[in-house]
Amino acid sequence: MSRRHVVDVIAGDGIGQEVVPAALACVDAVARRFGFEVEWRHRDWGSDHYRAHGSMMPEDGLDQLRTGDAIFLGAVGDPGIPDDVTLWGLLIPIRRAFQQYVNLRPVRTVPGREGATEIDVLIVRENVEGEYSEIGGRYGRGTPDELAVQEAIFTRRGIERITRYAASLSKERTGTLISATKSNGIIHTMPFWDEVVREVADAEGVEVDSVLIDALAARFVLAPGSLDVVVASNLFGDILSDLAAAVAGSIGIAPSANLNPDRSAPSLFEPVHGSAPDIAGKGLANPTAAIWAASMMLDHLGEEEAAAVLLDACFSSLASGVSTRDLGGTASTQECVDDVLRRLDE
Ligand code: GGG
Repeated sequence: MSRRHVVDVIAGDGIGQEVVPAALACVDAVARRFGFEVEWRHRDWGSDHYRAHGSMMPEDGLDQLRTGDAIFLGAVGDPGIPDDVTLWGLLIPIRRAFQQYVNLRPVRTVPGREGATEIDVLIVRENVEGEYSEIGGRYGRGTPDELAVQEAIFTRRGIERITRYAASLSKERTGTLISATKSNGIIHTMPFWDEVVREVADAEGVEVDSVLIDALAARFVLAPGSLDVVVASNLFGDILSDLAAAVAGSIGIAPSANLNPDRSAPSLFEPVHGSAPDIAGKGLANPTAAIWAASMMLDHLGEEEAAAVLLDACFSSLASGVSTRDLGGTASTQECVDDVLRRLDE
């Protein structure tokens, strides 16, 4: 009997509707070649669902997703709906309910770009706590004394497990780990983060360097080749991964895996980029990040060979000069996908 994987697909908003079908077509092609099946369960969740029903996903959405092997998401975000509604109504509840505490974001210079800055970094973002918190509030609205309070939650368990994950990756690579901090300005959570990161790194036999986030951001721009594995809190990891992708050439090439390392619930795979309403529906979206995210999903599902072949086809297509506008090319989303599919059929 052939291997079969059940994947829930949430194309979501904007260019999610373009890059997701692109990536699924590529997965279907490698699945045929490597003799496994993927059952796609399409979910029409996102901002249109919100407009129609008042919620980004159905009430039992998480229960529906729990029965699958993985989740593939495009993008969330709509100019007509507040960003906190779209993010907290779909993506963040999934990350939290399924304990996807690792957000692994590889950023690498892709082939085919003459003179591009060399970068090959793994950003390991803590994905379920930290600065993304619902605790806080707005007070005295509309008065001169109006104020907002936003709490950040850092737990020993949360810092230990994300550092352990980053350390294990670091051991497979150069054995050096950088930790993003801001312990000079944020005087409770960040010194705690630094202490626990160091304890875990020492126990794991990995050298760790805690670097202030401002200096680290500059280093991403000025000396990206000096970086390897970077562990960061939820907010810092999010910012650094967009920055790293920009250094590599485009946010359109950065994939992301929201992992439940214990495999007690499905993991979620998505491009780092958002819904990009300015280019949505024009065939301009770069499908690289979504295809790469699909390759990470296949790897997670145990289809390592298919994952490698898919990423290779995507990179060799870019190397041959087929790329979208953001990378300096002239190809449409569909032309990029057709070229990858042709390579997968060879
Ligand atoms: N493809 C992912 C996406 O749409 N992300 C939108 C976003 O705002 N993400 C913020 C985050 O990952 O924390």
